[in-house]
Amino acid sequence: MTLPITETIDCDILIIGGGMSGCGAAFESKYWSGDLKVVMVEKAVIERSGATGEGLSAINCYMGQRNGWNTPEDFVHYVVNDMMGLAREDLVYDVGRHVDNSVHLLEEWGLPIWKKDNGEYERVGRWQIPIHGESIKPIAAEPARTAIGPENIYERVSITHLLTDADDPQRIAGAVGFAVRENKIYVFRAKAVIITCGGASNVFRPRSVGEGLGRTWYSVFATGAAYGLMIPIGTEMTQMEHRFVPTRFKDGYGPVGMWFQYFHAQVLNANGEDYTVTRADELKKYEPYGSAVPTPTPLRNHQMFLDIKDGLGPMYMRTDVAMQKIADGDPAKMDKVRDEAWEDFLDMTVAQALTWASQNIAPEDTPSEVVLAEPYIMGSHSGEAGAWVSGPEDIASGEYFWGYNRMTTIQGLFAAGDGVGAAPHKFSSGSFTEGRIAAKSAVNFVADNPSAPTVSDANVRGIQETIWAPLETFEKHKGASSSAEINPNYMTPKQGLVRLQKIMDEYGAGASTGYTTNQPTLERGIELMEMFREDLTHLAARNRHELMRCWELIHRTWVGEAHLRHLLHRKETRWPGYYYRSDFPDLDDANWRVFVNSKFDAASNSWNLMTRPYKNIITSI
Ligand code: SFD
Ligand code: AMP
Repeated sequence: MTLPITETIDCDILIIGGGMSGCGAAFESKYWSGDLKVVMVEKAVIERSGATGEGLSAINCYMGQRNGWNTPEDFVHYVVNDMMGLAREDLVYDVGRHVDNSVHLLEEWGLPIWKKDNGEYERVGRWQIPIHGESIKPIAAEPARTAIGPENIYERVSITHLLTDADDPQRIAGAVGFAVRENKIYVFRAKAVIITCGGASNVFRPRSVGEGLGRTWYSVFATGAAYGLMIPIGTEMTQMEHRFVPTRFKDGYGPVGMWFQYFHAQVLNANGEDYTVTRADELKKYEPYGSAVPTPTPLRNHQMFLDIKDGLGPMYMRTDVAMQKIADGDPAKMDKVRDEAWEDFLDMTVAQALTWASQNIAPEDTPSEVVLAEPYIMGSHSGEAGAWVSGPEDIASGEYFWGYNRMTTIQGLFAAGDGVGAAPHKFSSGSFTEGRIAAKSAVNFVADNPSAPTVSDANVRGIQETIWAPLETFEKHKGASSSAEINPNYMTPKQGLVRLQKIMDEYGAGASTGYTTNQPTLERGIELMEMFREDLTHLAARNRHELMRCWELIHRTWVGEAHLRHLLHRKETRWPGYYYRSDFPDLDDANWRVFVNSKFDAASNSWNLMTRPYKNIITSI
């Protein structure tokens, strides 16, 4: 086997991940950084990478402050309610006060936003505006590339490990990864690092198997790297028990927000009943959140779940009724609404348009099934898993502030987008904004801490060997059986992924168990995960593509284990509709309106779970 060559790059700020928040970070860092060297490393190519690479049909986080639509305080109110009482108000407010500016910049750079005749933006819902968004990612990437210079962007390089200072494990020193198209390992040494490498799909067994394997709602390229990189070096994480279970069009995973809010469609069960009406009383169990407007996302799921559990499905999105009502018998109006209906998916979830076509569905005539999907661990949409970060200095204090906005508990390590916990509902625009916030802060950190950290060569060598090990394992054992996929000496990354998903699904409240678990089930799941983590040393890769899959699996496994441990720690059911603890079936605001945080300690191979207080900072709520 050809051993890799190593290239070392020194920089002031390293951005890991060129998605929405990474592009925001690159753009903003250049504005403040002067002569500092800012480098971005991305496992794909930034014009099409990450969750928005497949396009979007709405900007889901926009205040509309210039029109007096909403204030950042309104936004905090909404987000805290949607999270059933638990979000970091300082972080959410910070996104709310800056996000409109990012949306206006995206428009200036070419993003077509739907407009009314008077020039105002159209609205989908209170916070959402519709876009012709197939190209939102190249539009966000171009200014990022220009800002830091194409020579400072390393693409098709997958980061596997973070480096900490040889003299101070609480200080970041850089990152290590490998080129997916060359035999090369990259060592990046940096004074500050911004983690922007996305959320986690495919930790749980997806509903799509066999013929549809690979289709999920969130990007299949969201491999939990943000968490899988931060957890092993002891970064404090928060709300890793939280997940987003999206209501989605069946099999194509088409999002529903546009249908509920813009087309005003209803989901009805097989008897033609509306669960939001028949299950209205159920919300009273979850006050004060049950009477919030809109009903929090998990509770809307919960109402639908009760219908499904009672065998009242299939659940149908009545696209037909909604579209016919809008058209009101006028063929020209029907043409317009038909265009909008198809564009919603062609802009963002082409697989849903294909599902419609392949199932002979004309949405104006035929309703479409919707289901509750498998859980996703993420921090930017309706999920709030991620790093515990410092807030902005003018709002955050005490336990919420330690010097630099969006800095994690590791000195010089910043996070944004899906990487930041307890700050959800950022979506594309808020993630871009949070990347900008983190970058400005990282520049300040480097100005205050100009000396380069110390990197241990021995540590780097050890990491290099670990990265390459699956290729070595394959070389050593290939030929021991007649099929490269079945070998007593190793497992392939795909086999490993299936095993991870099975554990998570069956023990961690996945879709097949009705999103339900309890203490003994979680404890057994954790035992199996500990064994699985040991077995990951037997991963084999036939080529560099599979090597990337191996490391993606390792990152996802960290996410899965953190999720199980956090679920075990929180002794209540705070988000019915996302998951249920059968042994603690109720919401317990008196004891559990707190954040669950964790730190992994590599030296002792142990996890420390703790709670942090929720603080009501924005006093109007
Ligand atoms: O309809 C490494 N999102 C929506 N946002 C909206 O504003 N409107 C919508 O309409 C949205 N919807 C939606 C959305 C996403 C998807 C997939 C669908 C529908 C089908 C959410 C946003 O996309 C999301 O909030 C942001 O993109 C999050 O930003 P960020 O920066 O946290 O993650 P990213 O964009 O995925 O970028 C991550 C990058 O990191 C790279 N990466 N690079 C190097 N080494 C590694 N090891 C790496 N691992 C990952 C990735 O390649 C990527 O570039 S709707 O459902 O509501
Ligand atoms: P989705 O398409 O499900 O990802 O949702 C897009 C946006 O619309 C998100 O901000 C959701 O929280 C919001 N949303 C989706 N469905 C509803 C609903 N029934 N009521 C209020 N907001 C919704």
